[in-house]
Amino acid sequence: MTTPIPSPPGLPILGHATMIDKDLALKSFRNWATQYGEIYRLNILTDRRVVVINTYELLNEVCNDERFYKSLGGPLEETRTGLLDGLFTAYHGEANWGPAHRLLMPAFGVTAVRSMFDDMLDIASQLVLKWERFGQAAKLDPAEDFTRLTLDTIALTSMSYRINSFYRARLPKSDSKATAMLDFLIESGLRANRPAIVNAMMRSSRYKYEQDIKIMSDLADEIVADRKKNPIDKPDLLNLMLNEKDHKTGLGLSDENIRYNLLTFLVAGHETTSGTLTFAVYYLLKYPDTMRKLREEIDSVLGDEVMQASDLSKLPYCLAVLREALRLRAPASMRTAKPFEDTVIGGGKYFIDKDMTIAANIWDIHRDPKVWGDDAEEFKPERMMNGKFEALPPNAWQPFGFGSRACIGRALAIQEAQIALACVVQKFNLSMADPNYELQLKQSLTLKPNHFYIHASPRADKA
Ligand code: MNH
Repeated sequence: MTTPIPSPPGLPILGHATMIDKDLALKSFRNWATQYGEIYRLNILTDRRVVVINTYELLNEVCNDERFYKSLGGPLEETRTGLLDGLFTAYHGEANWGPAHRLLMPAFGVTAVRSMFDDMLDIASQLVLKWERFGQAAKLDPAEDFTRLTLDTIALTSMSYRINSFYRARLPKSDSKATAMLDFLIESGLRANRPAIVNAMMRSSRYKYEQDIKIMSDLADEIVADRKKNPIDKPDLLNLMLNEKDHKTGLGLSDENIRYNLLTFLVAGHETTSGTLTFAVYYLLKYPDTMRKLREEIDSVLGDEVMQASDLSKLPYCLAVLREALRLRAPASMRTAKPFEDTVIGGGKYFIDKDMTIAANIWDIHRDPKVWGDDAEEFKPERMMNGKFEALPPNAWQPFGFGSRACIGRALAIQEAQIALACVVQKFNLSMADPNYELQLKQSLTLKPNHFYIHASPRADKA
């Protein structure tokens, strides 16, 4: 016998859509988890039935490519308007996903990513230079500067294109390309919880949304056209997509699909990584002991020298800091899947029909005391090193998703974040602009810190 899945009281037709917090959807999902426990059901508008799972045990069962496949939850479905069948927003089984996935996988592997080291260091040095020039009195916005860093890094490593964000004034106002992308992500999230008819009636937001998509696609097309006119030797992702064939089908990628994948890299590859870096800095400042340990490690490995690719494997604490930040503040805090067939999860307890969406609440799952203990809420990089990370139960640490649709950019993101964090800690004493600041969150497609400012003073003990 199965057990009915509890559901909060909702409205007819709109269901629970209007009850979801507009600035921070996660807040509503967490509140319901506190109220209803390991699982609950929502109706988001008439046609979307969602089952939210909140424990490690249920997630581990759903991490099974034979029983479940990635489905596009509301915000992702909206994002698809701009990214179409790029890797991230392709439907399960959609024709262009396989060739692009197989063709690109090696280029995102650890060895290939190592060859991006110099480009990544180039951009990290721009951030360091900026903070040095601003000096200790300046109130810095790490989320914004890390967004410059990640946007520039993904554009340079994937398509050898310099966005040069560090040479532009404040991102949100004056940079139309970055703003278009950001606004597009925010609007995608909002659209997901509005009935189609309301979306259609909101003409000025729809116009802006379409404009943003156009600015983004024009940028991608410009870059592809330029590359065709001025070919280069570098084996970057764009060259691969233009020149390689999928070994299984013998197919290359169409210009259109290349456009959507370039946009996908820009969109999927920047907010997530900048969020991770900002959260890591926040925690290091909240937990001074962790900052001290990290600095000891970085000083002993780098000293006063410029970082080298061979240093990457000598910074286990730095890696652990990032992993722990990704546990407590996974930038992609929700993921959605569907069962191939009607099925039952939770050891025979909960019936899920094949048209229901399962949403994994990674926020709560990453705090499941059965895996992480009673101090799950605390920032402890020690959990993520010295063999402990490898000894975690399968699928317990899920910031990058799982299975065939897991994040392709994982090695790239981790290496990029390690370089940036190591360079910053090597060069600066960091402090919070407001010592009493408590983490506030803001959500577009991903989760980011809000109103978090720091000071960075060049270290007196360093030349
Ligand atoms: Mn990334 C898929 C998180 C950095 C490109 N990414 C995913 C998924 C998660 C994720 C979670 C799976 C989503 C789902 O199941 O619906 N990604 C991250 C995080 C970081 C990140 C937390 C940084 C930290 N991602 C990057 C970077 C790139 C990238 C950098 C650069 C290109 N991610 C992708 C792509 C996919 C993806 C592409 C889709 C892969 C596929 O489905 O084939």
